[in-house]
Amino acid sequence: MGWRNIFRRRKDDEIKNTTDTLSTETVSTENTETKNNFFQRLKSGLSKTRQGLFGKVESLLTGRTIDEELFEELEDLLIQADVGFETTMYLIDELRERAKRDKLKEGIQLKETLEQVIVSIFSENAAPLAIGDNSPAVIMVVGVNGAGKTTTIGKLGYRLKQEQAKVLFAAGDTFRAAAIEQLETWATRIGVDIIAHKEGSDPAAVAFDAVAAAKARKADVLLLDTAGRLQTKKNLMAELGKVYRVVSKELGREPDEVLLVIDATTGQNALSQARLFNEVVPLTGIVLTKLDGTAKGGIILALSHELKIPVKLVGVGEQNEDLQDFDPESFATALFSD
Ligand SMILES: Nc1nc2c(ncn2[C@@H]2O[C@H](COP(=O)(O)OP(=O)(O)O)[C@@H](O)[C@H]2O)c(=O)[nH]1
Ligand SMILES: [Mg+2]
Repeated sequence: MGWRNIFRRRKDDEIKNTTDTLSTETVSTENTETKNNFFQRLKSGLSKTRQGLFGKVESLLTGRTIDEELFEELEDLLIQADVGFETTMYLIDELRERAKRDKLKEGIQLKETLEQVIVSIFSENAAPLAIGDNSPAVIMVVGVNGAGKTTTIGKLGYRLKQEQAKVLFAAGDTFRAAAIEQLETWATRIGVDIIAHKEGSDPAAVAFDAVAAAKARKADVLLLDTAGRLQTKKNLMAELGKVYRVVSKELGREPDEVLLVIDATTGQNALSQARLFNEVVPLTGIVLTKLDGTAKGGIILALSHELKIPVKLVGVGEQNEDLQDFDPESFATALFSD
């Protein structure tokens, strides 16, 4: 939650300078309400996955005794929910060990154990967004077409703006005029500046100008959009590498974040997308979008366990508030709660 406090401090200072009447009580109630609201949104965004996978887990485990057959049936459910082979094996092994260690007998006791193992998978590589340390913080957003890159930039920009950060957008998807316009629409709607060139221009030149502008205008965060590309198209991937190098050179250090946006409905292909992108640009985090549109949200487990790249944000709907920080505990709770 570091960056939140940093940008908010500014607002707090402003408030302190004008009035001293703000009671801490009001603030904390407000925070709790916001938290509850976020959790409800997360829960409803995950309702398909919860019903599809974790609801089934519960009915499978209820009234059963723990035995080999039960582990096998559980294994099938996890595979069906897109948890992936390797991660499913890991989960089942962990469950077996813990069941033995804790002398568990009843199937339903495995539910809590499963939740604990899932939290530990998520927590292993968990890291918040690296913004607030460097100014400007530069966030490059990459991924295949339609994954949700531009929408993510819009929503994140909106949130950062709410936190009093000075945000700059860069329309690095110069491939189609519509892509530039889409980001411009977001910029106008939420009131942030944008650096954009003509359709068809060099995306590395946009990136260069954007970094220079972010420094000159003392922006807190620069969000750089990129063209969607198939991870199999070699020359487009090479272009992405060039953008990364240009940003690093002009910035004098590497970008603070290179976020890969993945559509949760993609299934197991998400893993190969992540591996191939990671060969071209060093990914620092994953944004998993459209979790509300799939019953197979288990992919998030495979991504966390097999890639060791932290999931940093999740998209659970199309509203501004539906891009959330990924929090292992609340995510696992939202998956398992009724
Ligand atoms: N339901 C849902 N739709 C989303 C989410 N994120 C993005 N979308 C939609 O996915 C579509 C493609 O998004 P866009 O940002 O243009 O993808 P890009 O090509 O990667 O920039 C748009 O219609 C978005 O509204 C999400 O978390 N949930
Ligand atoms: Mg786009």
